[in-house]
Amino acid sequence: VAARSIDLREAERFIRLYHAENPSVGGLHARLRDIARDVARYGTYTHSFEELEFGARVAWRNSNRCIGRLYWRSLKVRDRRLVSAPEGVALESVAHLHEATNKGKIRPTITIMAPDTPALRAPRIRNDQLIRYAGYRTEDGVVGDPRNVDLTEYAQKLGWEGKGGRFDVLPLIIEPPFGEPLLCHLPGDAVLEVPIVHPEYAWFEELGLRWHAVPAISDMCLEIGGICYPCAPFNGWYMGTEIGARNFADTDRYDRLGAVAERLGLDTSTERSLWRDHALVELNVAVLHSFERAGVTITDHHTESRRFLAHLAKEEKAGRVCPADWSWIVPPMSGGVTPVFHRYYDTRELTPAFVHHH
Ligand code: HEM
Ligand code: NRG
Repeated sequence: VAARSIDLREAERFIRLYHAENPSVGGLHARLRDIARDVARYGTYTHSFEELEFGARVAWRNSNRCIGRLYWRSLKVRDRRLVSAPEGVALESVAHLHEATNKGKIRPTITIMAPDTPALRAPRIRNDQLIRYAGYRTEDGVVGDPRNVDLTEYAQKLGWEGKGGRFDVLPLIIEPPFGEPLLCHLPGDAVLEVPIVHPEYAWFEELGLRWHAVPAISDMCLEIGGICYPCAPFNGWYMGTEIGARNFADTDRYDRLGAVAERLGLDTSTERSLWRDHALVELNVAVLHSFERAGVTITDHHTESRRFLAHLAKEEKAGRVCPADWSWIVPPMSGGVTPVFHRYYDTRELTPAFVHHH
């Protein structure tokens, strides 16, 4: 990789934002001067812990696709910028899962590891989330999560042997700037899972569904003031529809609506019985009930929609815009029954931000 300096104007914009929102800090001009000097000398600069924490929280605040932004100030930031070896990334990812899971009382958390510098590219986590279920291609279709077939085959190529089940947790694959990727098995006690049952239908558990407690996105780059942190896994908690209306329902995922409808005895010979919609509701009731029963934090799409609009109002009152992406904010079921459906949003993209690249 060519040694390229970070963009000094991006750094200045971020530092000005940090000082504007934290007026008690002081020393803006001295800080700007030091950063300009460091960038001229080394092509990069180093965030203070306070700048880093603010930057990560604002990146969440600026996530246009996220409905859960009301609590952006409470994000817990684990500063692990000195971690740059793949083994360290693996250990810190496991530690992240323990701290964030908190036995079910989930804590929104981010672990920020080494940034890219002009001298050295940082490692990347290949998995799009720290916890993912394997998908195995077989003669009668995919066993497991079809979304993760490529990741599963890559892990197998690197020597991983899956058990061939529907919910096998994949190993972490960590890619250093050069050399072989590292495979890291996640210890069982780092992966809290919830068996899915229904509050009224005892047969529901025979569907054999389960899901992991913590969604921890691990393939997005955290960009703050021109600096790119590619290895910065973060998590909040689930909204039930992510699991019940997408992961279990999408035809290219676990595709369970037919199975649920059959057990419910619905008329699947005609679309007009709305058997899909009926099955979808029961599936989502089961997800929310199961997480609650297991003592694992989860939210529903009605509550979260109201909270999001409260957040938006609060942001505007603070003199900021709250941009959002309608197509991601509106929940994947009962859209028009939630208040977020009935309006448009500013769509500009602000930084700091989480971005998909590399
Ligand atoms: C996306 C909810 C916490 C950053 C989403 C989505 C939902 C959601 C429902 C859409 C996902 C999809 O359709 O696949 C929540 C809830 C949280 C939470 C309930 C509870 C606290 C966080 C945190 C961060 C974050 C802590 C970062 C620090 C994002 C980003 C996306 C997103 C970047 C877009 C992901 C992508 O482009 O694939 N969130 N979120 N969220 N959230 Fe949140
Ligand atoms: N839909 C994905 C997870 C995407 C992010 N969702 C969150 N993020 N809730 C899935 O695994 O179903 N978060 O940081 O809490």
